[in-house]
Amino acid sequence: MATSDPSQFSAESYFATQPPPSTLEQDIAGVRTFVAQQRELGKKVVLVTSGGTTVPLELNVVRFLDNFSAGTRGATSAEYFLKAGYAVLFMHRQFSLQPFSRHYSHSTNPFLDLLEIEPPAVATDPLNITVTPSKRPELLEVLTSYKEAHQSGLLHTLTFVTVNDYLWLLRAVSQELSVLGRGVLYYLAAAVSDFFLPRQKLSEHKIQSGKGSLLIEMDQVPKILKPMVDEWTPDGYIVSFKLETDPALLIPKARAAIERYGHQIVIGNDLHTRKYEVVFVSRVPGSPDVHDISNSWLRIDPHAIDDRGHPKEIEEDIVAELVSRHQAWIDATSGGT
Ligand code: PAZ
Repeated sequence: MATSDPSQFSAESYFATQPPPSTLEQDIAGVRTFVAQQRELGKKVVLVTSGGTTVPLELNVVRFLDNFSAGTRGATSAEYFLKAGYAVLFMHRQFSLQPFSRHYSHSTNPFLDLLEIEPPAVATDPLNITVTPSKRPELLEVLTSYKEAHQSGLLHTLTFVTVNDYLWLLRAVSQELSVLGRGVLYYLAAAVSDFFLPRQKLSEHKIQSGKGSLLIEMDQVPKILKPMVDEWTPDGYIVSFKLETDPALLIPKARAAIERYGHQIVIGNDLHTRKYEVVFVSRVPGSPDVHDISNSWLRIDPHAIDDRGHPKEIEEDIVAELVSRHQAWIDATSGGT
């Protein structure tokens, strides 16, 4: 049932009227196994959401709306969380960047450019493929971390495409993770559409041209942070992201989200500067006043080089800050898990 404004879905009316993705049960079975393993190992877990969501315009989808997100923030952060000892559930838009393989994305650093074809010692032998010597040290470093993450079972990947897939998956995954209580950090970096077309309004077949302009009236995607905090995973440490293009809106919108949803942190970022500066907006710990909200900027020099000689990534510092805040919060609220 929709609320009195038919274009305004509550989370409840959304899930009562929009169908789940066909792979949901299978995905959740995998998550359940992952959660049981991490519980046994006593690991902290982070759910990283990453990449953009699509909004289909037809049931037999030819056209859809999309957004800019490549999944860099999520994929990069997932690597730093693994390094910090977290098990990572990486929920990402299909074909967006992934931890480790992101270093060799097809457009910026094509994988085939790493390889050489070696002539055989004996003419009748097959050709050999080798890695270009100058590329070996970096590839070895990335490959070692990749293999370790997979062999240890500390990285589990889920995919979504549409905003509907995302919402169903987020709810089901949060409910599964909630058994781990305070040991779970939710890092919601995906760029999720604010508007969608409900299944009931979708044209079954490809929208035909020839009748002049196309007018589409979209409904608002329900605000899911509230039920996430109150019902799906009440003990989780929830970090959401807020993207704006007007810098004057960033902090007011982030503060409003903290006040409205009551989760732990909003990380605000501007589209154009997001790789070099973000702002952490959160309630002041220990303050009795729920409106006591502080902002702290985290900035890096765009030309900085990290300890390994690579360009510095702001996600390294974002993750370090969150790891320390998460632990302080666990200590303050429960004396440890
Ligand atoms: O994926 P990316 O690295 O290109 O961009 C990251 C980001 C800007 C999508 C992320 O930092 C973010 O702000 N996500 C939330 C966006 C929003 O719904 O407001």
